[in-house]
Amino acid sequence: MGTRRSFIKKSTLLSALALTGLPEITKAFSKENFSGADDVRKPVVISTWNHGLAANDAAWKILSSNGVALDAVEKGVMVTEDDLTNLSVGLGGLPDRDGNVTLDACIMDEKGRCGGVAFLQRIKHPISVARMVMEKTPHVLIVGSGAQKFALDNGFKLESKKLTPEAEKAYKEWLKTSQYKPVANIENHDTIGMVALDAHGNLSGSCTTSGLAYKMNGRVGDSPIIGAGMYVDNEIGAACATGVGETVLRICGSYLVVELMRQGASPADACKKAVERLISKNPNYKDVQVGFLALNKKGEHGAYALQKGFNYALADNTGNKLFDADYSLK
Ligand code: SD4
Repeated sequence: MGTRRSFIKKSTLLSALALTGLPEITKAFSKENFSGADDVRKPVVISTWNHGLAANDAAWKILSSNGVALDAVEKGVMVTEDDLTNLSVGLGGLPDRDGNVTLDACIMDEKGRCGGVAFLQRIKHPISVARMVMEKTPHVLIVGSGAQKFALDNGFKLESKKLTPEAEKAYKEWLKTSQYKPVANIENHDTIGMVALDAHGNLSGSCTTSGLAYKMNGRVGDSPIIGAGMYVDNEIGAACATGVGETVLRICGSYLVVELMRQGASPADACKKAVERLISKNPNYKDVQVGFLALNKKGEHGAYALQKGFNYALADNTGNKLFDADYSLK
């Protein structure tokens, strides 16, 4: 009711503001910030970092042809997992301090079903193994050799354990000093988290990573942990995280973002409040980067990071674009 009229009112206001050359006000009323109760923007997909653009393209193919969000978020991040030049997702990722690439991923759908794998080695698509954990087992999380065996038993192929030339070069360089200090925005910036709202109004999310470069062998971050790296509540919204996982684990970051939206926060405010919580619980916050992304049931999105430099990609029926997230440490 009133949808068309309020849309026309908003469009007229936007055009008028644009014409008057008031960029700040125009921005405040921009589509991303729209929160009209009658505006549900769907389908829509958002994902972390530059590589989100290619992942969104694959997700959008599914979403724009009336497909379901669960398929979109799986197929979307598989593009990033396939990209061997990516140093933080999939088998092209930087290794742990002992030279092993170990992968973490999780997925969640609109029914609250979820699955994850952690410390998985030599399997190309951890996100699809995570989906299989969700769909074929009574469990949520399977790790290490058990996860690998589960994958092989279910038709996945065992890939080479050799590092890509680029990862090997970086690892050899790191071995010269073997110093481990998670650096914001440099060696740890490529996890892909994706959340989508499909044409049927359902939400799903996915997250996949090779984790922090040169981590201790056996270390698992936030990315495969439901509620930390990613979370979906189909009544409210969905969120995902990127950055130094330990800081996100300490505050159940993605769950917190969804709960803040439940209490009425916009996606952007929820992400901002989660970063503020993270700052209050992590004394080392100045040395790390973390970014949150959120999408609510109305298709509104938001993002917020600890430091400058976090960007994300959004695809909807107007196109697929990159946005810079606002951040705390200015
Ligand atoms: C981790 N959260 O393993 C991941 C790393 C990451 O962007 O997000 N990088 O802690």
